Amino acid sequence: MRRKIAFSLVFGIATVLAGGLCAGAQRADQAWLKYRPLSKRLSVPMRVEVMGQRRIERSAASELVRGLRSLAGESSSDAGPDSIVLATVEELTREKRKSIVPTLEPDEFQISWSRDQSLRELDIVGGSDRGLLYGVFALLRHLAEGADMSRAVLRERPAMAIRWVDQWDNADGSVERGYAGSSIFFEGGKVRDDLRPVAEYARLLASVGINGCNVNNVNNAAPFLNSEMIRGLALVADAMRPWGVRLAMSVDVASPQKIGGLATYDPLDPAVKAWWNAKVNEIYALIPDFAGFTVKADSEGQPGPASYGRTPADAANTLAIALAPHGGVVLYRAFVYNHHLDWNDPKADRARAAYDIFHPLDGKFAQNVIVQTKEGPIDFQVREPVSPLFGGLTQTSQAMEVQITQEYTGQQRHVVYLAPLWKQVLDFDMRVEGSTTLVRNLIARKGGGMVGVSGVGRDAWLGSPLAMANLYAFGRLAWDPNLAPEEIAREWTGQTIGNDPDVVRTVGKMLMQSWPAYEDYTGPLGLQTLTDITGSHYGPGIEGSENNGWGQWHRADHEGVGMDRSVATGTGYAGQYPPEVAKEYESAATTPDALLLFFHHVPYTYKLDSPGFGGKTVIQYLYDSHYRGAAQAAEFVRDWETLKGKIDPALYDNVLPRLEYQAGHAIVWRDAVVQYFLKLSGIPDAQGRAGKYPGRMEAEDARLDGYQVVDVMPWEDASRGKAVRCDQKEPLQEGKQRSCSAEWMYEGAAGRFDVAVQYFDLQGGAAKFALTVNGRAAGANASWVGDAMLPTRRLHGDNSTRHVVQGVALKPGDVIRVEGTPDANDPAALDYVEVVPAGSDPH
Ligand code: GCV
Repeated sequence: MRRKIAFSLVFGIATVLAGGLCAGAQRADQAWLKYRPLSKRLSVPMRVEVMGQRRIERSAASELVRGLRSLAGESSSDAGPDSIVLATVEELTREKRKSIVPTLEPDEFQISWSRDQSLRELDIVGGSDRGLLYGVFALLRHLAEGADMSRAVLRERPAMAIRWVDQWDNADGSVERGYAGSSIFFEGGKVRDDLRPVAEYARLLASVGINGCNVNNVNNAAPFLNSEMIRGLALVADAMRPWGVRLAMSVDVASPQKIGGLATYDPLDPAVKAWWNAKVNEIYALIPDFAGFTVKADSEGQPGPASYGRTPADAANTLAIALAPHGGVVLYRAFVYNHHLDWNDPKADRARAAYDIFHPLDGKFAQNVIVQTKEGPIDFQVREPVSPLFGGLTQTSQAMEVQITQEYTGQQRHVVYLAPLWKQVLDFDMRVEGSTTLVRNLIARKGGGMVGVSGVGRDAWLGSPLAMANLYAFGRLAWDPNLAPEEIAREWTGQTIGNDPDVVRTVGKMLMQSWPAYEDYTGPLGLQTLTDITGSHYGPGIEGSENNGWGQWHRADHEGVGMDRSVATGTGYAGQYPPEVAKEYESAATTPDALLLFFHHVPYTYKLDSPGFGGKTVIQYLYDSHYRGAAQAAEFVRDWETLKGKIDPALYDNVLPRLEYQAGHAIVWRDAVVQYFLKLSGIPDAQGRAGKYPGRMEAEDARLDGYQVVDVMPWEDASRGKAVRCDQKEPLQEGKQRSCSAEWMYEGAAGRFDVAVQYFDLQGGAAKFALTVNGRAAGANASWVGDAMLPTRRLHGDNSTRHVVQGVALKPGDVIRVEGTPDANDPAALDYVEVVPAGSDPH
C-alpha cells in the first residue's frame, strides 16, 4: 500500500483551498501562517503522501503541500523521490505499513525518519487525525523558523484537554471587548453567509493546537438557542471542523423561560431539565461533535440559579447531565460576584467572591463540568495575584480563563505581550497541603485546561499585527505551559516577521519589555490598571474605580494607598490561599512588592524592599515607574525604526504609527497618575519631575481666538485639569471654515526642537489641526486630521493624543500657533503644546 494520494493530487487540494479565498478576504497568512520562502533548500522531502481520506487528514495534507511549496519558493518544482508520509496510528496498524507503530494519545504526534527500501521517509504519525494535523503544523513551524529537520525526531502531546478560545460576539455582529472590527461569525441577528474567515480562523487556531471555539458572548446568550440560530451554528461548526476545532457556545441559564416559554428556569425543576435535554439533542442532531456550553450566571446582571436559591453546581449539573451522553462539557464560569458592593464597608471585597461561592461546592460538580476561573480574582488587570480558587477546587476539573483581547491592557492600541503574565500564573505554586502545586498542573488535571477570550474581528483578526503574538502564545502555552515566553516570542517573530537575527532579537526584546512597561505607566505595585472601570477600561481614570459597587478599589487617600485584604485587619481575602501562601500575603513585609497594594493599605512613605524596587518609598516608586514606563514606550519606536529595510515595508509602516501613538498615550497615562498622586499625597517627587513640565505651554494660558477653556473630567486626564475646545455657535458664513486658534510666545533658547501638540481626538468627527511658527507651517507633518476611533465621546484620557512635529527651528519671540477646525462631534480640543529637545520625543 503506497501513495493513496499522489503529490499532484494533494497540490490540487491546496490550490482549490487557496483559490477559494477571494482577494482581500481575511486570511490566516495575515497572521503567522505566512510560510515566507526560505533562502535555503528545505531539509525535508517535497513529496507528500497521506494514508487516510478523512477531512482533517485532507486539511493536513493540503496545508503541508501549501507550506512546503511556499517555504521552498523557487526550488519547489524539484520534488525528488523521498516523501513525507502522513498517517494515523490506526491506519498504520491496519495497513501494516511499518514494523513499529508508536502508541500515541489522540492529539499526540510523532515525527521521525524511516526508510522504505532505498527511499527516505519522514513519517508524521498522529494518535488521531487531529494529532496528525498538529504534527504537520509543528513540522511547518520548525521549517519556517529555519530549523534543520533532516534528522529530526519529535514527539509531542498537549498538556491540557481544553484548549479553547472564547469569542464574546453578539448576534448583531458587535464583539464585546473586541478591538478589531465586527464579528466574523454573526451579522444582522444571524450567522453570516460568508464563513470563509471562520475556516481561516480555525486553521490559524489549529496551527497552535487550539481545539475548541466558543463563538458567542456570555452576556445575553439566550437567542443563540433558537432553532434558526442552531441551524446557522451548524454551518459555523462545518467551517471549523476540517481543522479539528469544535464549536462551543455560551448559554443563558434562563433560556427555558426566555425562549422556551416555561414559567421557570429553576435548574432542579423537571420541566427545565427536560427542556435542556431536548435542546441539547436538537444541537447534537445537527452538530454531532458539539463541544459544550459556557455559562455566566448570577454575575453582572445575568440571571442565575441564585434566583431560586440554587447553587452553581445545581445549574451546571443540569446542563452537564443533558450533554454527557453526547460527550459535551459545561464550562461554568467562576466569575460570579455582586457588583453592588458597599464601598463604605471595609470588609467588602469583590476579590473574595469566586472562592467564597465555589470552594464550598468542590466535589459537587458532575464529571463533565469544568469550573472556568479568570487568572486573577478581579478582572484581567495588568497585575493581580493568582486566583486562590485554583487551589480551592481539588476535586473539580478546572480551566483557567485569560484574555487575549486586551480589554484592560491597552486594547491592542498598545503593544502588550501577555505571555509573561500568563506564564507567571501557570508557574505559580499554590502549596496545596504544603507541597508543590503549580497552577499549570492543577488546571491540566481531570480534563481541564485553558480558555482565552480572543475577540478577533474582521480587521486583520486582532487589528494590530503585534497583538497577534498573544493569540499565538495562548495556543502554545495551552499546548505546552513549560514553554518560555521568550521562546514563544522568538517562534512567533520568526514565522511572522522574519528570521533575521536582528529582527528576532529586536522584536523579542520589545515584546518581553511590553507588559512591564505597560504596568509601569498604568498601575504598578498591584494597584491594577488605574482606568475608569465604569467606562471604556482604556485610558487613565484613577478615581473612577472608587466609590462605586464594582469593587475594583484601590482605596487611595491623603495618607496612603492600597486595599487591606489581610485576615487580621482587612477583608480576609489573603486567607483564601493555602496556609504558606496566605502567610506570605498576610503581612506587607512578606508580600512581593509587585502586589503590595493589592493586599495592603500602606502610607505613601512605606519603603519597598523587594529586589528591583530599589528601597524606594511607595510614592517615589509610583512617580519613577511612570516615567520609566513612558520612556520605555518611547524606546519601542526607536527599536522598531532599527528594523526599517529588514522587514516587510507594509508591516513596518503599519506598526510604526501604532508605536508612536502608544508612546504619546503612555505620556498621558504617566502624567495623569503622577499628578493625581502628587495632589493626593502632597509629597513632591524627589527627582523634581512630577507637576513640572519644562517646555510645556498650556492651552488655557494661550492667547485664544474662538477656543473656550473647559474643565476635563476626570481632572487628571488633562494637564492641570483644563483644556480648550472650539464650539463656535454662530452659523458658518458661506465658504468660511470656522476654526479656533491658540497662540503662545516662545521664550526659550534658540535652536531646533520637537514640538508636541496634545489634543483630544473625539469620535464622530475628524477635526483638523495646523501648527505654525510665525504664520508658517512648522514642519512636514504640521497639518493633520484627528480621525482615530478612540473611546469616550467627551474630552478624556481615552482620546488625549500626541502629535509631534520634529525639528522645528525656534527662537525667543516666535509665535507658536495651533489652529483647530472642528468637525461634527469633534471640537478640535487642545490640552497643551510642549517644546522638547529635537529627537527626544517619539514621533
Ligand atoms: C462578557 C468584564 C468585562 C465584560 C465581560 C465580563 C465577563 O466585566 O468588562 O465585558 O462580559 O468581564 O468576563 O463576563
